[in-house]
Amino acid sequence: MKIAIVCYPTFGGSGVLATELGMSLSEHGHEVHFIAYELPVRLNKLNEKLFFHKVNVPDYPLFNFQPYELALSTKLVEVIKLHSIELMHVHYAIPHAYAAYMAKKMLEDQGIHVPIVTTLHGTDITLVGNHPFYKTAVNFSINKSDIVTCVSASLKRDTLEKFDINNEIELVPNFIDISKYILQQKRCIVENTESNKVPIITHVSNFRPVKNIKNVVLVFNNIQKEIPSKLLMIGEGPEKEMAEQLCKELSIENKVEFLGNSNQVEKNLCHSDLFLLPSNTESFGLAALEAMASKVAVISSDAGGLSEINIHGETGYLTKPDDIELMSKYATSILKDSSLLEKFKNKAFKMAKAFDINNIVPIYEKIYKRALNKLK
Ligand code: GMT
Repeated sequence: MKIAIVCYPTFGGSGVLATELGMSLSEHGHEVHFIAYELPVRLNKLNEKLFFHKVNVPDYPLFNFQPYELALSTKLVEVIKLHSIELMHVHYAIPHAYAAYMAKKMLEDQGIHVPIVTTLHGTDITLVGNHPFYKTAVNFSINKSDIVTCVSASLKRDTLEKFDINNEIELVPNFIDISKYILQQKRCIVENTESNKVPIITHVSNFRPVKNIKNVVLVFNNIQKEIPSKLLMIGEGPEKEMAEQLCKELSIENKVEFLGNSNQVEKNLCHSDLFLLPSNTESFGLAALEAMASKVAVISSDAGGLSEINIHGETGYLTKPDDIELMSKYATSILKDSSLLEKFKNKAFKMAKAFDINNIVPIYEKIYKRALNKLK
């Protein structure tokens, strides 16, 4: 199959997932064309099955806002015609599903029929998508997609509740490549020779307000009062400065490392014991799944789809996003008991295995076949 994938090229989960999917599809023999405003951060190879096409938006002084959707739909038409692409898979409804629909209509005008598969990822529905300034267009583009998928049961419920959907929404969860994590764990055992190593607590995100970063620091502050430990903060974003400042105010800056963005989180996660994710909303929580695949226990909020992967009392614990005391209590209880910690870690890993790429990519392939048949 020849597939165009539209995604955000950043470190956000939707872009990461779209990139991993495209790379895997190309390994399965499909020809994949990524279309984005920059090379996706996880796209670390290009070959005769894997292409990247940049969407350029010329700066025109008359416009207050440059029309990205226009440039994207034009690019889609151009690339689809040039490479005889059969299907568009757009990740994140805004504005990708909208631009794809315009491209589809322009192509239809030329006798070319290309279906759209839209994957909803989270904030395109739970935060920005249902803003009254966007809602009508987002609703329209979801309904006009040939197949719609979403990443968790919780996101499906949210979509049906917040929008007026007359399309079926299919659940296809996030995934990880478990073999990559198993390999890294083996390397880690060799590296982990320190006998007096303190427990490592990790957080990975794009440091947006929705991630509740302040609570990561406050929970860690409580933990380190009882257990000598270290916090790794991985990622970049608007709340990072606040978090650094808070660490200084709490005099824990020597126990917290801010590592910035990373393309190889598994290298840090494999040394970690506990993962903190107190998000206010989280449709799935790919970062938590990556931690679990690295054999890390998870303490997360119970927001959105997190309870679908983090099983309370088994792979970690769930609390309300702002229940700092309970999160701290759960964290210290696991870290103080090494056999309990080991049990949590193993269960987390076992759970992550169910979300292996080899179980999920074939689901997308079947969806693509159905989308193509729909237009025949
Ligand atoms: O979490 C983010 O801020 C990034 C965001 C995105 O749109 O790239 O991630 C969303 O999609 C991921 C992949 O499907 C999910 O694992 C994340 O849970 C979801 N984020 C939120 O719902 C906040």
